[in-house]
Parts: sequence; C-alpha cells; structure tokens
Amino acid sequence: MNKRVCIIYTGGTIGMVPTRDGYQPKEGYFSGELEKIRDLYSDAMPKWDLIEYDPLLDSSNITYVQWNRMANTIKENYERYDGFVILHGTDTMAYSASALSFMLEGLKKPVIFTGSQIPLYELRSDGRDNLITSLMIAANSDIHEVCLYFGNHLIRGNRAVKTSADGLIAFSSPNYPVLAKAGIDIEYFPNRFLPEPKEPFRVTEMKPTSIGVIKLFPGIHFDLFAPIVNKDLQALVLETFGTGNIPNYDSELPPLISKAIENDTAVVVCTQCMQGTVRLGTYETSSELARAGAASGSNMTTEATVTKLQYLFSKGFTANEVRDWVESDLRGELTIG
Ligand code: ASN
Repeated sequence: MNKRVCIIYTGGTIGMVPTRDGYQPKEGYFSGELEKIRDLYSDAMPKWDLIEYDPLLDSSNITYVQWNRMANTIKENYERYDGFVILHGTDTMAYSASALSFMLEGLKKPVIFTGSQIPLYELRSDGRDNLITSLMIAANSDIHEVCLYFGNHLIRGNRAVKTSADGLIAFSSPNYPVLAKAGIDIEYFPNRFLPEPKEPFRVTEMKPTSIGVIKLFPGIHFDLFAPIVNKDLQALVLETFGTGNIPNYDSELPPLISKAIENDTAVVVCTQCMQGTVRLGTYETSSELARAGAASGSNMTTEATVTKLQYLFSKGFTANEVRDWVESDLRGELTIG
C-alpha cells in the first residue's frame, strides 16, 4: 500500500509570485501549480495531502509562533501519516528545522523541510525536484528525525546552515556527514541516522525567550553591548574566534560575562568557523570564559544553539540546568568528544 505523506506549506519562494515590491507568496496559487505536476500523482509516489497555512510567509517573518503551529499540525496529524514535508522559505529554514528537531520529542517519523530558490512555476525551478524527492524521503520509515532536503542532499535539520544566498545547493552540513545523496538513485547512509527513540511522541511548545548573539570581530568594544546584559537576558551566545577565543586586549569582556552569569544568563560559546569545535581552555584567550562559567557550544551551529536554548528555557529549566543541558547531545546536534 502507498505510504501517506502530509505536506505543510508555510510559504517561501517555492510558491511566490513576482509583485511590484518583489517576490511574495500568493494564497491558493501553489496548490494550482502542484496539480500541473503529473509526477506527483505517479503510482511510485506516496499519496499526499496539502495543508496550506494562512498567512503564507516569507521565512524572514517566521518566529516561534509558527514553529508551534508546525509542531502542532504534526501532532494533530501524527497517526494519519507516515511522514511530513514542510515547505518553507530558505532564509530561516535551518532555524526552523533545528527548532522542530528539539520540539518534536520521541519523533519516530521523517519530517523533511524543503523549499526552493526559484519559484515552482518559473523555468529552471529547483522546487520540483526538492519537493518530489522530499516526498519520497518522507515515506522512508527508517528515518526518525527532522531533516532538510535541498540540492540533492539530505541533511540532519539541526546541522544545516544556509551557505549560499543564490545557489541551488544552498545548504551545507559542515560538521556532520549528509544522511543521503540523491543522484540517479537516492543513496541513504542509515548508519548516520538517529536511532528510533523509545519515549512516546510529544510536542514541547516554544515560549518567548530573550537571547542575544554577539559575533566578535577584531577591535570589538564590549561596552557597547553592556546594556543588553541585564536581568531580562536569558541566554547570550558568543560567536568567538577559532576554538572559542576572545580578545583580551582590554578588560571589558570578562566583567560583562561575569555580570551575565551573576544575572543567571546562560552564556554559550560557539565558533564563527564553519567547521570544527569549541575547546575552551586550549588557549589563554578562552580559559577566562571557562573560568567564568560559560558553556561550550561544541560544534553546534548558531541556528541549533539558539533554538536549543529557547527549547530548554521553554521546558522550564533554570539557567544552571540549561548550561548543563546545552552541552549534551539531545538530537544529534553536536558531537561529544
Ligand atoms: N526570502 C525567501 C524565504 O526565505 C527565500 C527563499 O525561500 N528562497 O522565504
């Protein structure tokens, strides 16, 4: 019997039309375009239904509110379908895929994010392959996680980064190998998949969380950031140099970090390098952070770090508990060791 897949269409370029103000999604338009793609109705394809959101969004406008909506749509339809495809704009797709990977606890079915760089109705659209292949992947019952399929690669959702603004291979997985490659055949690498979880499926909704991200650059003056380090800030992510290094040419940063930690703000150190891992204490310029009580973001993307922090605070953990949990591997988002 054919598998059943639910397509959740949230917006993004795949269903956009040109307007005087640039590309915008258009209500009801995409479903009409889908009907013209005969391959979607082939016997070799899973059976699918489409849920179209209102409003459809450019993904720059996606927030935790839409993450909750997506997670709840999956929850409401969980038993009815073998897998889910989420059509989403590319700009923040890696954030949404990371967020959903945490929110969908005990997930036993594939949830595949995809979209396109060129609208579906335009010549040379990448949307057609991205959608057809994602539907086939969403019918693979060996996948128990949130993934992102784009430009022939299946990537773990919380490892994805948008690395090209205009290329058709727009996403990379810099710190974890791809889960599948689509060439003439779809070649899966099941030894890289997450194991099937034992706990029952449930959703944790995201709550509003105040998180700051500071990307360091040579010559940065930390006093500019002092006003944001107040009691309302729940987490501060530092995008540091190399393996977690910060400048120590002046004495502004250490007190800022100490103040954040005194305020019960979880401080997490990530690297601005695309590849590799944070190792606090390797250099003198990072030991200060470790001493002050900052947590290591290991080899997590900033997308995964920010959404993981939001998830942990939404679960009601204290800043101290968040600091511990953020360093542990919850959904394959970081490599221990
Ligand atoms: N601005 C679009 C979006 O993220 C870009 C795209 O989908 N390719 O919604």
